[in-house]
Amino acid sequence: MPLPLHRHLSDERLHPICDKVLKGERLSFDDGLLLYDTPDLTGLGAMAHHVRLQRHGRKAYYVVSRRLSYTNICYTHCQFCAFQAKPGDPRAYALSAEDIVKELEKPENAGIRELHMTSGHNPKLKIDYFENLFRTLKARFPQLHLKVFTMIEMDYYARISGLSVEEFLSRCVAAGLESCPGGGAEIFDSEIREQICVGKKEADIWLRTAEICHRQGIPTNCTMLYGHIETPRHRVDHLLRLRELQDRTGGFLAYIPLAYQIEDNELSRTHIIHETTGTQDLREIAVARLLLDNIPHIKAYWVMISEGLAQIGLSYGANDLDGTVIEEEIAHQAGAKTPQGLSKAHLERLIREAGFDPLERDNLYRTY
Ligand code: V47
Repeated sequence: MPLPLHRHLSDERLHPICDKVLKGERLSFDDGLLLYDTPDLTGLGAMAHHVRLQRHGRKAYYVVSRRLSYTNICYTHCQFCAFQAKPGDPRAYALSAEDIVKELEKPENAGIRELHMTSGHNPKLKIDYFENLFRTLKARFPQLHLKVFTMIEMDYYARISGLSVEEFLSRCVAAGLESCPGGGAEIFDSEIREQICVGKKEADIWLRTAEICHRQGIPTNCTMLYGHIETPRHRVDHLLRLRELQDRTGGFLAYIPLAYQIEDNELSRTHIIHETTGTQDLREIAVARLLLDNIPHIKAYWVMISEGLAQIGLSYGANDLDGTVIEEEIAHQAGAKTPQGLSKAHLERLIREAGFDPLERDNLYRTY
């Protein structure tokens, strides 16, 4: 007699994986490949939903969050990025601490809990800039949680400040930094990395910097950029490298699959790449929930996959819709058609209509 979860599977090859899922056993590299290969999306989703319900019940989190990039000037050359500008480009900018305070003082930014800042690699900004920025922000907005730097940015800004990552991080934390976003990971495989982000630091730098953050008590998120020239093998490799680091540090709070946005960037001009589809996006969420058994939160990032699909993602393993995400630049400059921010009421409605209980959180998943 098949167990209830097995009845949801139309692909018999998934049965041994389902046995493991029910016993809480870890999935292997080959299991990961099968999860990408199976045409049985709903069976895959049922297994991921089972794990999600065990872990989080019907809770679905969100944060009132504002995106802000202090500079778009970037000396690194990521072919998938539409946000970067080289010095001299009329679009290039770098904001002072005062510019950022003025922006955040605008009435539409009242009530923001999280300031999520990632930017370009701008050699003019060194540790003094960040210390002053974080101190100024914390003095003016003590409730604001500062979530800043991809791991690659942290490594870059430490180097150009003449500091080790450990020293740079300690000084930023003393000034007010509280956690770090998960961007910049792209795909860890070196051959793919060479084709999509020439000159960007290698995967080991991303992983080593995350490990330093975790060891110094700073939680971070993690991501994977999918839907370009990578294959399932590269994705499974990427996810298992994240899982391996998490086994050692426990410092990742959330994983976010990032759907490649194809407009206005070199990668899509030089390769035939189609926009990711709904089934691809749901599969990424479900595979992550099943393979990343040690990362508590999986986000369905509505900005990149649409509000409707993010709602369904809550039944495919996701337990977090990220947030209100006011003023997002990176995805929108690369063609994302989603709105520039959602209200709290709208997010809560999306969550309730999908059959879940909305919970407003801060960066550390403390609820209000
Ligand atoms: O670092 C750049 C990626 C990241 C494109 O930690 C692109 O809570 C898709 O990191 N298409 C920024 N992705 C976004 C990010 C993020 C998003 C949501 C939540 C969190 C979190 C982090 O987006 C970049 C880069 O890896 N990116 N260009 C593009 N065309």
